[in-house]
Amino acid sequence: MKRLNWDKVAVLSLFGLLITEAVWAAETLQDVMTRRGLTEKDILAAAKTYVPSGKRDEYIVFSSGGQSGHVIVYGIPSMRLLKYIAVFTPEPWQGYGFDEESKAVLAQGNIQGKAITYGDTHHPALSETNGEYDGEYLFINDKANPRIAVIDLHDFETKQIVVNPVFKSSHGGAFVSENTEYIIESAQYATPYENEYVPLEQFNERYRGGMTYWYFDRAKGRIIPEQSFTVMAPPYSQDLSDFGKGPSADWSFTNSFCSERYVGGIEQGKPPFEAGCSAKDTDFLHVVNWRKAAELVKAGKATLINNHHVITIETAVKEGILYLIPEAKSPHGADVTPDGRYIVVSGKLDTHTSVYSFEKIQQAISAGKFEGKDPYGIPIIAMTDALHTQAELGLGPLHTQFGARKCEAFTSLYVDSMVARWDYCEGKVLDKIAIHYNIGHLMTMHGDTKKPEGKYLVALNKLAIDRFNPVGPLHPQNHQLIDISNEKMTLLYDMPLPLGEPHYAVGINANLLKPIIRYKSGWDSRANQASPYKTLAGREKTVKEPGKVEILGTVIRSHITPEIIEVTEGDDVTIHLTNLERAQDETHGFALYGQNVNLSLEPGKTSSFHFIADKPGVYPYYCTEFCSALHLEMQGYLLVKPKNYQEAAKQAGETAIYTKADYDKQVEKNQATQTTIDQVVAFITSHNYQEFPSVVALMEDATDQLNFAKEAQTKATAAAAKEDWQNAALWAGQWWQYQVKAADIGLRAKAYLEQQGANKTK
Ligand code: CUK
Ligand code: CUA
Repeated sequence: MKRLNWDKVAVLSLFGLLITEAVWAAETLQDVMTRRGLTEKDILAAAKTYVPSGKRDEYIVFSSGGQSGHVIVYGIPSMRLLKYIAVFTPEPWQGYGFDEESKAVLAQGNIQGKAITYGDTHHPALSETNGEYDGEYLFINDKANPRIAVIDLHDFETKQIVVNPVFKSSHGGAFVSENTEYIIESAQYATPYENEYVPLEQFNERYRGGMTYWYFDRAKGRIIPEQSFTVMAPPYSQDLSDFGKGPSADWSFTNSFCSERYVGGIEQGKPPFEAGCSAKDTDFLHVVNWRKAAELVKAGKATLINNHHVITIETAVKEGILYLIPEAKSPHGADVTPDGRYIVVSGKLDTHTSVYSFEKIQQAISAGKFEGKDPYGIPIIAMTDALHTQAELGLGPLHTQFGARKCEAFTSLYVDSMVARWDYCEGKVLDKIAIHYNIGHLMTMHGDTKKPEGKYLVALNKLAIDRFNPVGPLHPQNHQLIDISNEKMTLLYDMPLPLGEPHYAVGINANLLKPIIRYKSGWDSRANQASPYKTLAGREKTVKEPGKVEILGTVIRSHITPEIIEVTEGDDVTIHLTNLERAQDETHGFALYGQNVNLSLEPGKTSSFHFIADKPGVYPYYCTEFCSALHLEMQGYLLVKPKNYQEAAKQAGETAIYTKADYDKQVEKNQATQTTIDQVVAFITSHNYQEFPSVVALMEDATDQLNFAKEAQTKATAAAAKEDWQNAALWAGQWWQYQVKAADIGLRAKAYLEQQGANKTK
């Protein structure tokens, strides 16, 4: 083997590096464009979406996560993923479904006693005040198991799940009223309201659809099921819903398909669902006066079914709160215009998109002008009496969102794979752009509020096909970003979304979101209150009763207290951990061997877990977040002793390995470290650091660490006084650990001040 001359290699590689650097330095934009085959259009698109390192996005998108049961959060225009919020499905990174606090949230979503650990999420809705986003809450539905979840945007966590008491599936949710008094959730597949068997032969008589209005208590940040109600509807498959705005604010609109009430039966030689459910030329738009419906419930005019207030069809007709209007075949989408004057509905099997006039609907109602009644006695307003206009947009129109310009609408064309920009006042197409492929929903910034901001449009496509590197038969979804700020729409970016099939998304101006960076100390984030298990530093304890062990512990860089937990086989064990950190982004995790335990402890949070220690053995645990240089040492042991265990003779005591010399050396090192810390502190305090909140927070954190250092120093000195050099040296080492953390934080603060060009004050 030829021996390498290392010096020569080093020189050559250094030379090589120099050459490469020279090439890099020389490469111009033109060179890059040639090398990567980019056009000027590509460069423009890149410039419109690129967010430089350290800079932030202008809009934040909350996308449904489809079957994953999560919500996906990303930024616009960069399309960078920011978070998956666990909603209906356990998610270990967030500890969701692993700590007792979040298990309790998931358990609220049990259906007839059965745990459901996924959701088919379709429509996220942001809370509104006066018809505009306020950045406080997010709601999302589960189509498969009719449920609505409440996500608090103060910390981006799921706080509540409610199960629809009368439906067995739902689709037309979540959409909110102008001031988020109610969240609507309409049924999809009609079923009996009661939880019992009813043969399909009784479909017309016993199966029902409907619209549920969930009451939201803003002060509590929770849905109040007792104050919620359902307006019963015929067994037409209710589909999407929307609340009115401005003049139509007291009303809601829900479209439907399969008003044929076809029940299939290909097994009996009958035509399939898809044929029977699209036989008629029209279906029905349901128009509901929800404000009046809520008053009827208060007046005691609702019927209790499954302990839930239901306004029957009969009552709804008698009280004049429910009307039907024909809509073009197999409609999808019902979207109220920003001014609240029109409702836009598209027919999937019709090229027309219909614009209904709220004013005309009201005129027909007050004049009692109906073209007839449906089989359930609900008055039908003639389509011609309610229509403002119709527009021929293209094939397979689905969903509509609105732009910032007057009468500007965007409608997805599923079959054509296009987006049409059009004028809903005039019913006139303005522009079209090709989508890849088969677009479902689309979304513009604040596009479902009273004040759409326009700017960007995201096409939520059903198929990706060949747009990305292949990853097997299951493809990611494709969210395409489109610039709508100019007269011609232009495609900017394709983002693969590898988590479920998102249906709808909402985009909010990032300035409106003000999430917290840490919890109040000892916080139960799911219940949104101080945890009864909140534990302060030095107050950690283990409470033992026969057969039961309860531990109140803490985590902080870089140790878990307690470090050793001893229990007996069969013990019922509960461990509560509080993260004592106050620093931003100092999350600790907790994983324990073989018990399916995985916690996420963000600063301030208290989480719990419970299990039966049914198998004797040794169970190591550790912190799962790389939280400091001594993260790997953030560990401990759970020891489960067999019942009736006979203590073996103790091993000979630990042998001391450290001497006075070790102690003195460590102290010397610590003094030198302190000098560095003092210099950093001097730099910071001689500048206007108080004007930088993140530096103030860092200083608080550093002060904490220095206080811990002082405690360790006291212990070291005390041991040294007793000439216990072993413990003196170890405590001196711990003192140094805290100093290092403080120094690290201080240097971060110093670098930040330098970058920000802080001013010298002293
Ligand atoms: S739905 Cu999926 S594309 Cu659930 Cu809003 Cu239209
Ligand atoms: Cu805490 Cu790693």
